[in-house]
Amino acid sequence: MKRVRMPMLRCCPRSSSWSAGLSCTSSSSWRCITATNLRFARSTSSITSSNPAQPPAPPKASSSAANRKGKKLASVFQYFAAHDPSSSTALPVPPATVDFVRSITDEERKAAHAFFTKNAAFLASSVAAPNLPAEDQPEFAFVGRSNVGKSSLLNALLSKPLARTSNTPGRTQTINYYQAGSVKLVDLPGYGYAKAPVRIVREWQQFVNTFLTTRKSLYNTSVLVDSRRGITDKDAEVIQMLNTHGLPHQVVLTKADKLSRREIFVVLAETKERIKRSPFCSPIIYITSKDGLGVDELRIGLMRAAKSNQI
Ligand SMILES: Nc1nc2c(ncn2[C@@H]2O[C@H](COP(=O)(O)OP(=O)(O)OP(=O)(O)O)[C@@H](O)[C@H]2O)c(=O)[nH]1
Ligand SMILES: [Mg+2]
Repeated sequence: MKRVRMPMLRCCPRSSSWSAGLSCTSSSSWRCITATNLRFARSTSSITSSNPAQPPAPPKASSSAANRKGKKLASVFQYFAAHDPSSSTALPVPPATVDFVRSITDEERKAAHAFFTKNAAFLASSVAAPNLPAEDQPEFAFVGRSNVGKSSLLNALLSKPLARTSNTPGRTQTINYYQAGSVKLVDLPGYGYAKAPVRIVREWQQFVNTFLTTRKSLYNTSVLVDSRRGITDKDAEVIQMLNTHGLPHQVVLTKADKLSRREIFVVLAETKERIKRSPFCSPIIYITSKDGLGVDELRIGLMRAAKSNQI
């Protein structure tokens, strides 16, 4: 038997490309989510047959080192926004991502910034379910391999260095809660940390899996993926688990500053292929980096998901 989720999560946010709220597996809900993906699959069918390692050339960036770090990344989103969605079969990005970026207004950017940074604070840290905060507000979880950049991304969303980050994989070993306006953000221990004892790694994994699949107030999970590696087998396992349980989630490609713009387009194409049969995975793919790329977009996506369920 499937667990029963919060009633307010059950509606289908037709106005949004996010799959937030689709937790039941009735045939109507299933049709609702797959319709989005079918539209996506149809419009990308011509790309499927092409080699994802050879995406169409994005506009050329300046060759100077400074521009390689800055403008090339900023222009990834500008390129999406400027691209005509009706010809988006030529873009190695889900049309939903292009539509999403195009729909963002400056006012919404400001609102999303305020939504996440107002009253941003550390709330609680826990290694056991009974000590978790009350399930009284929508929660957004961040999961991914050790060192993928979960804590760094949380700090960027909150605009405050609240979460501890480190070069040492396995830094976050507890579930850490942060308040952001009227929602909670959850920083989870990373998986795939080879240097920790096997028993500890198994315990963390069990704890995270149980949390993700039983937490009633969990609205949405961001699966962070290192953009240099793309979706690994371990990431795919987590995505499959979230799909099996009907839990809304999306992929966030981190550390994009380490890639050239062309490499970003390659990983976007590959990611799109990997998630296209994941019914509860949002067709919007987020790309982030420590210099702020994609943080606004992710804030806006989460804020829309929260608002579509009327907090
Ligand atoms: N270049 C670059 N480095 C990043 C980025 N995000 C995080 N890092 C670095 O990656 C390392 C790991 O970041 P964390 O945020 O601690 O990673 P984590 O996923 O929380 O790691 P665990 O807590 O061990 O699971 C740190 O040295 C960060 O500075 C990014 O977007 N770009
Ligand atoms: Mg961490």
